[in-house]
Amino acid sequence: MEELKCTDFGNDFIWGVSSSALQIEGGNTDGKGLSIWDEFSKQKKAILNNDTPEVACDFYNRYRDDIALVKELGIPNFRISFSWARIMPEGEGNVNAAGLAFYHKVIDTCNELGIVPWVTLYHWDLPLALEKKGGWTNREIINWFNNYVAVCVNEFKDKVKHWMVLNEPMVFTGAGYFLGAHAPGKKGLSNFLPAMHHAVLCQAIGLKIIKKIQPESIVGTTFSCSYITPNSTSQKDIKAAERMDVLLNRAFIEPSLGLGYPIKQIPFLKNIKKYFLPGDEELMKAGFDFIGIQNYTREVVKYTLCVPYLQSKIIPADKRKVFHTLMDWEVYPEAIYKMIKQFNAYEGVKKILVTENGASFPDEVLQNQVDDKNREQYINENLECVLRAKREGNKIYGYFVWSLTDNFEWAEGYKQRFGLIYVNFNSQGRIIKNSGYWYRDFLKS
Ligand code: GCO
Repeated sequence: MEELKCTDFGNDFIWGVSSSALQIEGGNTDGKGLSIWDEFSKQKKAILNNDTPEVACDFYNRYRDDIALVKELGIPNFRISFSWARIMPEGEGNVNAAGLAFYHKVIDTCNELGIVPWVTLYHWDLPLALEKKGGWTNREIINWFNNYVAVCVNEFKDKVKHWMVLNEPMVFTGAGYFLGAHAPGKKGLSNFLPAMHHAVLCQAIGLKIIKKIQPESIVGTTFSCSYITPNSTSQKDIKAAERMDVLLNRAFIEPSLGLGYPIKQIPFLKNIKKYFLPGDEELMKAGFDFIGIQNYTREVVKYTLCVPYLQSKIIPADKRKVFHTLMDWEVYPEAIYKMIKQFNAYEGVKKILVTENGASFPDEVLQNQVDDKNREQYINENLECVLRAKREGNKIYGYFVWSLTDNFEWAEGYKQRFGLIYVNFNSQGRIIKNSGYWYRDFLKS
């Protein structure tokens, strides 16, 4: 491995580590409302091993110690998210003072320790009360979200400067409202298309509200992305890969840049127009200070008739017999380089930050240590690619590891461990993994 130094990236490069409320907090107490994930995890087999986010990493009680670990690792930026239902238990109306008080304590702890908090306003944990009214499929979500964002920004504008509006809208609408694999478990185009359109509107409107209340804020939003390659040189596979790329990598950013939905390339999206009101085309446009891209892998795609609408499918990494993580995501560091370049090519993108990148491997605790060389190598190789992109002049300004601690990995429950810090979910003990020490030493370099 080439010996990377953090100074290679320049002195103003932003280094951080990421997390999200539902995945770490637990603490369904002190007036917090339930979220769609609390409900979804009650359904048999919805989540691997019937795990639930009820306790997670108990960050609700252990936030001081965990933020102290961020400090111990010398990580200057910590990405968290706010739980909407903790702040507004019904999603609208009443504001829960205890919920706000919790986030004040978290943010004050960060600020006291000299760690910059970066807050995502929506990381998938919709208040259950709103889902009962249709959730993301109901256009009312625009008002609900507006009010929630305004409450948060008014409350924290003196302490938080960096905001992200949504986390990975493609995943929460695709997995949650099309495939039914994530909460709330809805399926089909008639759920997906309105959810998608309303998420696109909320991502733009959220930005505008934040800027109005806090003009000096730095506002982004985050997009999942995977580098897509065709399985063969056949025209059918090439076209299938293009459609997958459009859906996974372009469908949410392009409307925000004023380019509209990529309907030409994936015609089934045209029905999204059914959910348009006059003026929406304008409303979808954003103008973020930065975009967060979250990349873990590449996908190899082939043509198939069996997948409705898209006629393309992803060939799992284990089938391709390539080195992969426990999530069955191919280890392919070049993907992050390709994605930075792909997003960099949009004129409207001002700055790119990698707001998530990391890997789940089957970690083993031996004598109170976790020697996770594969994770260390994964991060190292990904960083080499980020550095190459930077040296070539791409607008890349920061990198956040996913994740601080092992946590509740959505439908995968607690099996998948992405942390720089190992969590024993029985005792809630923490062990800094060797990858965590590696990141600390790298940040010192
Ligand atoms: C996402 C989410 C994270 C995940 C991570 C690993 O990108 O899917 O933001 O919450 O835990 O990506 O899958």
